[in-house]
Amino acid sequence: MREIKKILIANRGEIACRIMWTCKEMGIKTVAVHSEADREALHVRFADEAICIGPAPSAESYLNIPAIISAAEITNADAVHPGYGFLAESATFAKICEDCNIKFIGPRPDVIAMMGDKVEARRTMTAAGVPILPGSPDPIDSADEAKKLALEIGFPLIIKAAAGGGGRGMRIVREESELAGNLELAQTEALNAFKNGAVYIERYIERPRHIEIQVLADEHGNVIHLGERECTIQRRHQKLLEEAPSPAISKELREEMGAVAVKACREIGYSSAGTFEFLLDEDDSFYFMEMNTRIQVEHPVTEMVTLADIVRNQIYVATGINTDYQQSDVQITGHSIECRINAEDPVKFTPSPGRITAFNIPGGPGVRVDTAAYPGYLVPPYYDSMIAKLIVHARTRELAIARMQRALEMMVVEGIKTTIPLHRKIMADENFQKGNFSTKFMEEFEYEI
Ligand code: MV4
Repeated sequence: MREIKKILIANRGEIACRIMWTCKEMGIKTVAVHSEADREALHVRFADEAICIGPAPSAESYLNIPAIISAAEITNADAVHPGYGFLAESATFAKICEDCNIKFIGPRPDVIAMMGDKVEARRTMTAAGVPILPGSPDPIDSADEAKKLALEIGFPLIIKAAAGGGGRGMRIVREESELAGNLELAQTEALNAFKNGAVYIERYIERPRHIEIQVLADEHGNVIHLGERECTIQRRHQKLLEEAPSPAISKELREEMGAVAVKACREIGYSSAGTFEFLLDEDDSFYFMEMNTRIQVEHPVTEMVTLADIVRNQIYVATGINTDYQQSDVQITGHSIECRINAEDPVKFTPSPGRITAFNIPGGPGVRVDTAAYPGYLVPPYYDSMIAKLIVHARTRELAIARMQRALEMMVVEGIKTTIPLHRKIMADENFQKGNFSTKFMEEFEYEI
């Protein structure tokens, strides 16, 4: 057992505040780190201590490992919570924390590194009995090799970067004549974007749903899943809204996907919270895509339907306790939806930083708002544009949509453009309301604002 009395939160914005909520409820002291642009940020105001770690650009502050480690040492923090983004999936950072005797709140560095390599993740998951799409067992080196595999897999297929994830550096190939050219382009793009040109190929599913399973695992082999999240509605690989449970998943399919994820966690010695991303085909077959080794933006919908506090569980696991997690303790109740409110033009999706002149957070039953914004807050241009997550919970999906509609109506953000009007259009859409959508939803969605 390692007692955790003080946590340094190596993040900013809503997730830094969210982590702080739980620390305060657990009687754990908090240390905020911030850039020069974030002096007026809410995570700085509510932390017990705050340390400036560098100038506005992330590369010099929130990604500055020596500055963050120094801040943890100066403040005597027992542990670091990385949140999502920034250093959350850096095996290097996790290892340095470990070497400095600061507990990294997340899985082991070798597990983070393994899942960061998508080719290795596919191999590991196959060995653990997780279904994957037919594709290459190793990175593709030549056009000849690609052609041979393509004949086995068939078209369309997709080329993905081994170091990628989240949709960056993917190319769809619909016929043989496009294969060699796209392979070359994908390799070059991957090399430029990730300093690693390795790519692999997979059969391409045309109209999938994106379903993810939340898992919790401790360091003693206790593993449970908290059901799925429906993450299909996205634009350019940025999720717009998420829900739990998925309107496309039966109790049987949930149990099947959950059991697969739990078994895989046991086999790889996973610990902490984690997420298995799957593609779900129209015939209910599901295939592993990636594993995220961090807490995710959309974790609140799972918290709403399970009553679990995922951050609290990450902290318990990090202390080394035997949690005695039992799957039978997990019950899914009602329905939850999260809308990501971004400081963006709702049609062009261009960033809209600036001063928030008026701000109203909706309340009432079944409404949760995760945000670090406040009236008068200046949204800086340097970071992610998400300024709030509006989350609702109700007994049924239909009631949750109605609740989201009234909450969106009462959520006021003036002075900057936001995606609130887009969410109102989606909530009113017949296909959305029927649960009838695929990853192509936004491409096919016509709206005027
Ligand atoms: C796919 C796919 C279809 N078939 N892989 C996008 C994010 C990245 N993690 C992988 N992605 C996809 N991989 C195969 N074999 C379709 C997508 C995809 C997608 C996936 C989830 C959510 C939205 C998406 C939008 C376009 C493409």
